[in-house]
Amino acid sequence: DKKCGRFFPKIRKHKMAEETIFSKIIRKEIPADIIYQDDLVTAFRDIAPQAKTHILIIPNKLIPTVNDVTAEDEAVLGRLFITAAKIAKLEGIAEDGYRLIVNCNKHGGQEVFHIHMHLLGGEKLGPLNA
Ligand code: D5M
Repeated sequence: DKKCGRFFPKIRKHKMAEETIFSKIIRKEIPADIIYQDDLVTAFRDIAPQAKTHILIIPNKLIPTVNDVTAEDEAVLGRLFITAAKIAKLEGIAEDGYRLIVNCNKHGGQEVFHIHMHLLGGEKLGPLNA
């Protein structure tokens, strides 16, 4: 991959996936308000909430962006949605509704390169692209 990247930078497919702060949260090496964890996913409260309820649901396995998703990840990606539904009920926001967002790269505004699903709710949210 290194060689390929040197000679054909435009077609280099894989950046080396580097761990982020989220891996440390999963392993409980740094504090976080973890509200759910199982064999595939971890959910915790966002440190800078953009709504009354703002929770991040992430795969325990490091997948940097949606662009890196493969067929092998089907189970874990399904679990993200199942967990979102579970947490929405636990938080009491399922009926009123909520929003799930996954940002990818620069244009999507992704800052942490470990896939995360934002669960936002607890109040009426503004326009999607604000
Ligand atoms: O969203 C990255 C999100 O991650 C952003 O809403 C802040 C949140 N964040 C960053 N560090 C932490 C820690 N340590 N705990 C909880 N939440 C955190 P993005 O979609 O990449 O812009």
